[in-house]
Amino acid sequence: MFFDEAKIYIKSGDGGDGCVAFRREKFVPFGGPSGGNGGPGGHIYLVADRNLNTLIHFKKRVHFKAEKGGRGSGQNQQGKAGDDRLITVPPGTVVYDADTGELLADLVEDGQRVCLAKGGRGGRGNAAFASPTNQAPQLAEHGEPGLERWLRLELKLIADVGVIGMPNAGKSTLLSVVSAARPKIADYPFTTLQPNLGVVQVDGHQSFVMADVPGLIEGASEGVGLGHQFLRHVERTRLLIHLLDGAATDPLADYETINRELAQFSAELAAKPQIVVLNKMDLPDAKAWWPLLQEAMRARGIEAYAISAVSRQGIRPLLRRAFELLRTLPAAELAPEAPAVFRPDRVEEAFTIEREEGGWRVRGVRVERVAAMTPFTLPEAAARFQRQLRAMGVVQALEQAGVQPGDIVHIGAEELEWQP
Ligand SMILES: Nc1nc2c(ncn2[C@@H]2O[C@H](COP(=O)(O)OP(=O)(O)OP(=O)(O)O)[C@@H](O)[C@H]2O)c(=O)[nH]1
Ligand SMILES: [Mg+2]
Repeated sequence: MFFDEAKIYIKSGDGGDGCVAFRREKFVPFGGPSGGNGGPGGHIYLVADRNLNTLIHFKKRVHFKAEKGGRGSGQNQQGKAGDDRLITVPPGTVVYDADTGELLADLVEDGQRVCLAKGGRGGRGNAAFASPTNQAPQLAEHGEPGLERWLRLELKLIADVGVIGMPNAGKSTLLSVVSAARPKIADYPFTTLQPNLGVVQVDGHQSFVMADVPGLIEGASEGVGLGHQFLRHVERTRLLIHLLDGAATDPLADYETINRELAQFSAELAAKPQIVVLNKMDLPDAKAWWPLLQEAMRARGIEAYAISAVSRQGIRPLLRRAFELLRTLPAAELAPEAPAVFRPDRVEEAFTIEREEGGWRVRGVRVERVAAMTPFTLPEAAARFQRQLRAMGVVQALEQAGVQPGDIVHIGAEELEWQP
């Protein structure tokens, strides 16, 4: 109920391919290997930006990719690093892996950033494979593929202003006339069963978040009615609009009742700044109460406003005052659910082997990645790949499963003929 949600797809940049090259210089008959490494792919970052307060921009844009690293070239030139991609989100955004539900990060402060997909590393060029036994390697690597994943973003909306008051005071009506929220409104108490939130625009460009907090009655602080569970939410707001029903038998007595409940719940709630507002000024009863209420509030040194939510009278000065007060109050504190952490991307070592049409299929994050990084057209690449498969235990596992010479083995996009 207090959440804004979005689902996005991210993919970090693939690493650039490594290069096979040899030095060609005058008077150097056997130039050594000089193929440079590919550049690393760009990372994907999420960055908290306090100029945002919703996740609405992700409705239009769902896919985010970072740039691929450049290819390595001769003369040991490393490829250019791919550009990172920064995705801005409002502070208060909690990030989950959409598939596993794992909590990945909680961005709280303006400017905070978290890397959620590291770019692939650049493939090594042949210079990197030179050794005393192989001084002219015909070998390089493709860049490491970037990481892709779906993220679920959840924004905890925190109301700046809570509208409190007795049932039927017109809290939902007020919220509906100052924001796009459309809470249910009816002429009986406990119409609203859940707090509603709305974004209130003040004079076009300024805004704050307002919550309609229902269900407060006598005994709410002890668990009577619905109010108890919502007092927690009230605790997190910065300012209260205490709305009084001008058509009630005794609005002043209602005022005292609600304040008593706040005080019994916590001293902090009782101390929260309030603007007292008499509603339903279009009715004669409310008009009759206004001078009395004004006087009573003046005696207590408390600001009072008179409005009619239905006829929208007196709304603007009230919103302006609320906004003005908010500016003087400290910003709401967001308690992080978890520290924003950099999670090194684990590469899953495990693999499986299955029989399939016309051969075998090996599946596994690491083994597929190694296959993708192997340029099979290069003379030495296949032999190196075989060694890597053996080191990972894939060769042994295939033999145990009964692979025969000439069988086709599929790994990722590769199709290999088995030769022991
Ligand atoms: N005449 C008049 N009626 C109003 C005004 N504001 C609200 N009402 C009426 O008062 C009744 C209650 O309004 P709601 O907005 O549902 O009141 P609420 O405080 O949200 O009530 P609960 O959700 O039950 O706690 C409805 O019939 C509204 O039409 C007003 O300014 N003037
Ligand atoms: Mg209501």
